[in-house]
Amino acid sequence: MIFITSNEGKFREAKALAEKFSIEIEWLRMEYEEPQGFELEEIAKRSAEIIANRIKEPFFIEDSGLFIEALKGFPGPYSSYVFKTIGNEGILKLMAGIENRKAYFKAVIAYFDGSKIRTFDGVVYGEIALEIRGEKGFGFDPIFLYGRQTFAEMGEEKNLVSHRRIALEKFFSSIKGEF
Ligand code: ITT
Repeated sequence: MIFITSNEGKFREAKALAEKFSIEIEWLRMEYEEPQGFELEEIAKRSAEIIANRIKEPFFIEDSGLFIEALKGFPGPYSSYVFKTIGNEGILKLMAGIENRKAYFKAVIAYFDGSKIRTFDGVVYGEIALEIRGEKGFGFDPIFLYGRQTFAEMGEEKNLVSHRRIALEKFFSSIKGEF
């Protein structure tokens, strides 16, 4: 089965978990246009519908984002653009002086099984750190505190608890019988 994503970090995490389920996944490194929307579910589903017009074999995509409570859910569905522009330092600047650091990561997988699309989601709660910490992982990992460590300090342990892990586990358990 194919995982379509331009993000190597996402693929690495999915591949490691897929192996535990004896599912083989292949990376199709491709950037695709994401329709604008307010909900990750809607964006993931509509993106998969568009791709399914071209790719006929089973594939999945995953749309994820960081939602910061004090910023009313920003950057949320705009996480990719915000990461590429202001990045972790920009988020820390926006959060300067703000006491409520609560945030969550959410991932939505949209899976095309050759005829229809199904979605699976996962959420992990944490806080925005006061500074950039850790070198592992990718994206917002160095500023996302899970307990006392950031995801970028946790390394492999992140993959036991992350939003992606939860969504992938639901997904892999649901399709296991189909392969
Ligand atoms: P694709 O759409 O090609 O899959 P992308 O990086 O553009 O790749 P998204 O549109 O889903 O992915 O954007 C998600 C953003 O949130 C992106 O900037 C990621 O770096 C970040 N992100 C998602 N999951 C993350 C995680 O587990 N740790 C850190 N950052 C994460």
